[in-house]
Amino acid sequence: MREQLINRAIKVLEDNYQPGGFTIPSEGLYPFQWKWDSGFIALGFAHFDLEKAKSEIKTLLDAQWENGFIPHIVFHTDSDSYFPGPDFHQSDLHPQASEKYRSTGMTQPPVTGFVLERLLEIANEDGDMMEFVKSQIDKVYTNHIYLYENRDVEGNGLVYIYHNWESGTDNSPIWDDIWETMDPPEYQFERRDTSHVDPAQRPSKREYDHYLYIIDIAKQHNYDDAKIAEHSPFLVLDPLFNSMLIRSNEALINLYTKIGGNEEKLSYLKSKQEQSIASLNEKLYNSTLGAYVHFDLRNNKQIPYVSSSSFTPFFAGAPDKEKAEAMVNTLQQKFGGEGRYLCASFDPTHDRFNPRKYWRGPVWINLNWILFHGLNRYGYHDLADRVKTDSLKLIENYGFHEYFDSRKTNPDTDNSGYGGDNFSWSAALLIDLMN
Ligand code: 2M8
Repeated sequence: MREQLINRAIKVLEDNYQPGGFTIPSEGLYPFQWKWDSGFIALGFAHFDLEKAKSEIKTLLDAQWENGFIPHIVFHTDSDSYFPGPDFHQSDLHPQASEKYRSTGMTQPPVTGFVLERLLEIANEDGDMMEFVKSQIDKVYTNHIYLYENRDVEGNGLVYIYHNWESGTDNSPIWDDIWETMDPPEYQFERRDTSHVDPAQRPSKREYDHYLYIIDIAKQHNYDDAKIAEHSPFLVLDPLFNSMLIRSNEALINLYTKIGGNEEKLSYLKSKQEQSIASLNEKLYNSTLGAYVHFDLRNNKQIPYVSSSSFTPFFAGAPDKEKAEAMVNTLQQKFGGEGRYLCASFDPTHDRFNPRKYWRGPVWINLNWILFHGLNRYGYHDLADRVKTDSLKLIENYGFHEYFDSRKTNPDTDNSGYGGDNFSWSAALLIDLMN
């Protein structure tokens, strides 16, 4: 059974691998290279094909801009089978954009640092992989400098996202409060996603109007970070994005220490690390909810909802013992009832929860992977095991889907796997979890 599942996962990754040296998340639905997908995908490849794991990361970092920015989608082809594609995003508006690749002008959670560290671990610290890490690590470091120097508007070590697509959790109910403050025009466009996936499982047309409008504002300012910080109606401190940055910082510190030298880089990273963790605890922790939440910088207030992103600070080592215990209680009480798989992407006890709709409730394997490692880091091994077992069970029952229903149903009669099929990070992270 174990071997069969791993072989199926390997096939998903092999089939999605492209001649350009990168892997698409899912055929038809997502035909390009996505930033955080690539990181997770590399971890899967590393268990059976180190060369592909390396090329995934190398290709992504090859698309880095001159200012250190790494885009969320790299458009390796001019295919118009995805909306919005390169002609809408127009990354070339930014004076330092890559000249080699067209891309978006927004980013995604910074996972590449901890991915490099895990690749080295999977490769048993072998010399070739160390050489690879040495050849790429400064690009990741430059990316962290870009984030801290351009996106930390309060100077406290937390960086903003200006678009819900930067969070990776696209249509989370968390953003509903922000949509209520906006009134974008009605755009005319042809959706492509809903020709691959049941529209009931995807964001609405009106939500897309908001998404496009924020991009238009960023384009009016040629994707200038300072102007975006001034004008974007969406300006948020995301616990997920910041936790990934903190964990990746920690990985860079560990890797540079192994490599030796690099004193200046190490002291920069260490000072940011301390400051970011302190601010995450101060600004994003909500003691009433017993969880980390998002902060709306534009409207200067916390957005008080619990989602799977609320627990990602475990992975970053941010909460103290007291917070960690409160978070575990919240997780168990709201998300962990007997009839549920862990971990729903949004609070199942809230009326905005929707078990079938994308980031409004379903279980996602990448968030589960983050949670599994985070809980283990804090010694909650039983709960971590449950997250792992649930992830494997969902894939075994329903296949390599993009997301899954958190309600336990009968696999013989109910189809609880949603979104895209043969989804790369579900396959890659299953392989990593099983090894
Ligand atoms: C989803 O997002 C894209 C836009 O970036 C989309 O809906 O078209 C999200 O789940 C995101 O987190 C993910 O990286 C991407 C590709 O898998 O799909």
